[in-house]
Amino acid sequence: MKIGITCFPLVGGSGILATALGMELAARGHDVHFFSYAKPVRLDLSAPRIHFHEVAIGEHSVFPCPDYTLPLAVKMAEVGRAERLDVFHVHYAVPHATAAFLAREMIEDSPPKIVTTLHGTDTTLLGPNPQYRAAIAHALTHSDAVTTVSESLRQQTLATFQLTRPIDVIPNFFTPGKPTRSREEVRRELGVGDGEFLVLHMSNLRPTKRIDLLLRIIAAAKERERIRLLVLAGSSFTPYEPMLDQLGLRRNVIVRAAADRVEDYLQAADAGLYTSEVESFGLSILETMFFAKPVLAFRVGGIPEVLGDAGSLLPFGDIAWAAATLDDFVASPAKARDMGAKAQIRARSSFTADIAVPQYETVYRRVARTQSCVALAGAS
Ligand code: GMT
Repeated sequence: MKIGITCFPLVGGSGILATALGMELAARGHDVHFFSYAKPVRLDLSAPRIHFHEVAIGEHSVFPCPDYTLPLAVKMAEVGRAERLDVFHVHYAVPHATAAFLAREMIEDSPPKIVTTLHGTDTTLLGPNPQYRAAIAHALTHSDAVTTVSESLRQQTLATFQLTRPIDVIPNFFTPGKPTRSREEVRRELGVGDGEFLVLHMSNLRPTKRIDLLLRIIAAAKERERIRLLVLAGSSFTPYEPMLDQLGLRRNVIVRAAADRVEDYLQAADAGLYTSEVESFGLSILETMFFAKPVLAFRVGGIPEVLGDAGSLLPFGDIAWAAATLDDFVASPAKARDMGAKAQIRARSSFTADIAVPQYETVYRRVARTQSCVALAGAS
């Protein structure tokens, strides 16, 4: 098939998932066209059947503000028409599904079908916002298929937008790459001693990631002298710097910019700690599980679907319990390793490309066979 994928290009779960999906689809013989304002970080442009269409953000002097949605729609329409794409698979309803809807309107003859994958914030952050709510509902109603990355997000989406339309749940997947350096080399570079326990946290540090709780847990651990926290940060850590002094954590915390290849750090870590208050899936948690590291996270959103009973799921915000669990990991490395091994088994048995990609292909084939939802609505 010929598939257009529209995603955000930055280090962030949705873009990473969309990129991995596109690469897998191309490896399976599909022609894949990416649309974004920059090359997605993990996209390999040298791979066969991969195409990238960069969209310049509209900054025309007649407009008071820059605009992305219309230039994106125009580019998707141009390529969709010229390449006779079968499907636009857009990651995020706004602005991507809205752009796909406009592009479809611009293509008179057999326009591509629209598959919209929701990753979370359309529903959890923007859905309740009256400035976006109607646009998201419109995009979802006019998609030929909608998928969510967890059952929890599916239910929340149906409730938030009061939808009755079907939504497919296709959980995320991850394919671990080979680390480029040894565990010892990475730990040496980070300044982590042999007897120290390295806890990893990877996120964009947005307020919902609750970095305050992350730091308080480390501060509350009895074993804190032996614990180092590595934060792979997708944005500036500066707002949290004062907390390091307040909590006496300067020596414990190491901050590095989020890498597009996380394998080196995952291999070097001893556990993962995730403190989000909202999380539709938690791709970083899955990445940590693939490297056989025990994960401690709060029981919110789709996290229980990812972690199951292969990690420590705690009531949201329970700092004392989380610190005690971490202490337990440090004091009983064999127990921690067992939990990590269990997490890896779960990741490998439920969240691989071989499981997820055929589910997306089934959705593409299903929508390609049907009349577009707009045509159906017109006929009724
Ligand atoms: O806030 C983030 O974590 C980034 C965001 C994104 O759009 O990249 O992540 C969302 O999509 C990921 C991939 O499906 C999920 O693993 C994350 O749970 C989800 N974030 C939230 O729901 C807050």
